[in-house]
Amino acid sequence: MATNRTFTMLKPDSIESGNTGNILQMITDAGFAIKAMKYTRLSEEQAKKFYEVHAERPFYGELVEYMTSGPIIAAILEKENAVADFRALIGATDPAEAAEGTIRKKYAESKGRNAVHGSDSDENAQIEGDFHFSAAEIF
Ligand code: IDP
Ligand code: MG
Repeated sequence: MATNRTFTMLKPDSIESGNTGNILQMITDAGFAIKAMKYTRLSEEQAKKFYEVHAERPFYGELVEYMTSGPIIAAILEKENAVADFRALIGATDPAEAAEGTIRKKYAESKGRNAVHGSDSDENAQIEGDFHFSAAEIF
């Protein structure tokens, strides 16, 4: 994945609340092009692996349980400065601290159930995109 790409997941709470259409609209309105997308559900093994970096954190068990509780939408997005611009679009992890107009401010329920994932670096965007998509699924 080039440095102008990032990886996102619309998390189970977004699907449950029926906000996926609105969130995808915000993403494309902000200038991100969809390079790959799938509707899927993470297994416990996949969720544990994806969030391995948080394994020692007190919320890890809760996070894995939540991320496997229902389907997600996974996607690779492209835009100049994709990683930083997408983090700005989604807002702070905790919606109480997220700026007005951000996806999490509008749609996140809590610090845990916070609507969307966004990669935190070019390196992780590449790893996370490869975790979910084969080369033939990326356009
Ligand atoms: P980020 O998603 O904004 O990058 P991280 O610190 O990488 O935030 O945490 C990964 C995910 O773990 C968050 O998006 C959220 O779903 C969950 N999480 C983070 N901190 C907490 C917490 O204090 N309680 C419950 N869940 C949390
Ligand atoms: Mg993170």
